Amino acid sequence: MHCQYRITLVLFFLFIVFGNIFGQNKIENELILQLEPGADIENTITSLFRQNILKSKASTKRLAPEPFNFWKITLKRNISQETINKISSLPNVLKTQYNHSISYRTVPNDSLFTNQWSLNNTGQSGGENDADIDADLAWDLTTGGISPSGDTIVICIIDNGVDTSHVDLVGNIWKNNKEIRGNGIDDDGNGYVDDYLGWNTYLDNDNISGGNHGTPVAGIIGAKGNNKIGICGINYNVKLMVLVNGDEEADIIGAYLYALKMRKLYNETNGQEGAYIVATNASFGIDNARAEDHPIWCSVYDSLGNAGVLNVGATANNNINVDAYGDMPSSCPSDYLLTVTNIDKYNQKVNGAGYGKQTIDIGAYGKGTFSLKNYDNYGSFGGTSASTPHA
Ligand SMILES: [Ca+2]
Ligand SMILES: [Ca+2]
Ligand SMILES: [Ca+2]
Ligand SMILES: [Ca+2]
Repeated sequence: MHCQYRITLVLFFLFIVFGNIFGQNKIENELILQLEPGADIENTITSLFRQNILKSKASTKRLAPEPFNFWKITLKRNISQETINKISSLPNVLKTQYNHSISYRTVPNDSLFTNQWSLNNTGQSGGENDADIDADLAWDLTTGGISPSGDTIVICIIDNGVDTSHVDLVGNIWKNNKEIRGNGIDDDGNGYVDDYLGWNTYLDNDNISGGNHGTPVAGIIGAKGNNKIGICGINYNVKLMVLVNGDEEADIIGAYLYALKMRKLYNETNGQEGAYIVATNASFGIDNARAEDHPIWCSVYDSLGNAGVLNVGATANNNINVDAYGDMPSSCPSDYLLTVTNIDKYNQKVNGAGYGKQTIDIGAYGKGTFSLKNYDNYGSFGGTSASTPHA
């Protein structure tokens, strides 16, 4: 029930972000009409005007020769669903619907895209056909960037830094445009001085360089897509906020609090300040750790969730039952933390990956996936660290 609730929450978040996209392609002044065999289109249109169901001029186009009786009707004004229902109930009319625009389904043109079996698996790496996240189908709806209500979508990566000058990341790195870098002043008044590129909670500045681990994580989430270069992020266009922690829990909590601050500012100022962070990624943890020993870390997920942020966390790279032996953060009970284990190109759980009916929510592709490496390089990446950004 615990897991089911979390998955419902995830679907709810996705609905908020993507929900309004469905149904956008309706052409509101065009109908498709199917008449009874032999029924006359001109008589039908005349009778629609006589009954005052249609009020603007209509042109007709036959969709196929007799005996088919299908028509496209184009009107000067938009029509309501109610009008369509009225037309459908007329004698001689078999069916009526809106006309819709379609889009052609293309694959991105990134030169190394075929290495990314986890996004679209046709068995190219010896794996099982369709053992993938069906990214191609998701891209028919959106390739990332801006929410339907016009907010710039930000995903927060907490890691050991990112190679922000990587040719396949440039343009997708979040910057705090309200902050002037290096002037020693907290220009945007968020409590952090010179937090222009992100924030490093260990150094207390915006040095987010490094990234032998963070760069491949960033690439999976948001390498620039369809730019003819390298790989394609799950989001072609997204803003990646990079937060760097040291190697201790206090820095991690500090990083989450930065994300919380920025999302709360965004909520409170109607998008004038802060950042529209929708998700955080944590590809790190502590093996065999009990949630009850980390109450502050765990409770930050609830605060983030209440502000509108879904958090995704990796479980252990060990074949252990997390329900019994614990793991941080994947044994935190927060409903706003999605915990992820590792599955491979055959849709099997990787042997060296944690599991647990109570604590682990989903498996995502990790082992042998492909992403960015520092200094404009590319290569394979794995472990639950790679699964989490896929989720
Ligand atoms: Ca597929
Ligand atoms: Ca600041
Ligand atoms: Ca400043
Ligand atoms: Ca690319």
